[in-house]
Amino acid sequence: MALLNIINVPDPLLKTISDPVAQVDDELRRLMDNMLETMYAAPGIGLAAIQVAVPRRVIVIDTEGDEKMRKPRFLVNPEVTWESEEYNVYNEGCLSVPEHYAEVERPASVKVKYLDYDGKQHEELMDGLLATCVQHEIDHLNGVVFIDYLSKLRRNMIVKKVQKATRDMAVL
Ligand code: GNR
Ligand code: NI
Repeated sequence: MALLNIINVPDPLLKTISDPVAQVDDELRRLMDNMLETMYAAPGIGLAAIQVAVPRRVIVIDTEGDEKMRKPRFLVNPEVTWESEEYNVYNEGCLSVPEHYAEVERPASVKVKYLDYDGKQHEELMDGLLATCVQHEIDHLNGVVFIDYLSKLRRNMIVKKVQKATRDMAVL
């Protein structure tokens, strides 16, 4: 396995709409394995392929947050088929927007259709942190980052800070 480089805002790749996966094969499984390792190392609770510069509709999620109780999930071509009328607010972060957090409102529960690690189809009701996370990841597949829900002023401020921090990093 290998650690992949996570790109940060304002990389234009984060605005691209990712392509559907035609088939779940060994090459895709290798990508998913590397994404999972990268997510755990970051550490994060979710990762979309576009965050490692691969424009394909693949996400990995593990909301357990406990190294001994890992529950990795692999979702290929995920689609929301139902969302609750009830909304939740969560203080979200993103590995592509390091060290910045903001409250985002999303449906409290969603039904998601997807293919798993073996290419088998599922439809699953998700709620709590998992529902927030899966919607955050599906947004990435559509070129949307959580700061896009904030005011232009706040978003521009965050992007400038991340850009500077990323530059300072590269210099060291
Ligand atoms: O690690 C992450 N934590 C998180 C917290 C609240 C809502 C969403 C997330 S996902 C984020 C990892 C990430 O950037 N995934 O795209
Ligand atoms: Ni993110």
